[in-house]
Amino acid sequence: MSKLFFILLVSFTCCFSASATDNLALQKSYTYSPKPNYPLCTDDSDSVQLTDGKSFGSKWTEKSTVGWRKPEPVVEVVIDLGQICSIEEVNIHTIGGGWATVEFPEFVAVLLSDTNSHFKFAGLASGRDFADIRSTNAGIPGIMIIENINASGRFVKLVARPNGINIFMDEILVLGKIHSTSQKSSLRKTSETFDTNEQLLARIEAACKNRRLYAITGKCHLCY
Ligand SMILES: [Ca+2]
Repeated sequence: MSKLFFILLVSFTCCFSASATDNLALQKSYTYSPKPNYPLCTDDSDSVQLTDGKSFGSKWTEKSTVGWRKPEPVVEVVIDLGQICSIEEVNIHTIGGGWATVEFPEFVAVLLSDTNSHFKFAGLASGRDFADIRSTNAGIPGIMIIENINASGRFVKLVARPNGINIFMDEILVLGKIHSTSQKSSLRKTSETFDTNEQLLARIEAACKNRRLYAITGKCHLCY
């Protein structure tokens, strides 16, 4: 096995080193708003590439990436898991580092719903974890992780706000199990319900002013 191949294998394994739970989002349908529009990566397959089980580093020059330029004020993705599930963790494969003005998202919030309305806040990862990651010659792939969600839902909404003008991602994993009634009592009851993204953003911004991004926060890992 060549050294390069070994490094690539380790890197790939790192990016998909999820827990023993299943990726409930795999091959599931999703909607987004606004529509992806970054010229170099936008194609007809954007509607399936976020849950196809493949990540190639979220580079904005690759057709396998889904990218937005100047999404105002946020990118929203809603994944339909097909049935109510117990959700532990959400991973978003993205890219940043400052090269070509591409930065990691300012934050990604996760909300859950059984009915695709009245979404409850479930957690948030902040791009601040990547603030020291700077590059002068290429984008740096990273994973934003919202963990310890311990809540149930069928529809998983991601609300991502850009830090700058672009957002790129190429895979979203929702880790957990298909819901069972025996688990119901042990699941955390999520707190606040947000009917609009404006309500959510106002709540997050208020929390930021108090130097507390949100009561529940995730973390970020580099892929390579
Ligand atoms: Ca993908």
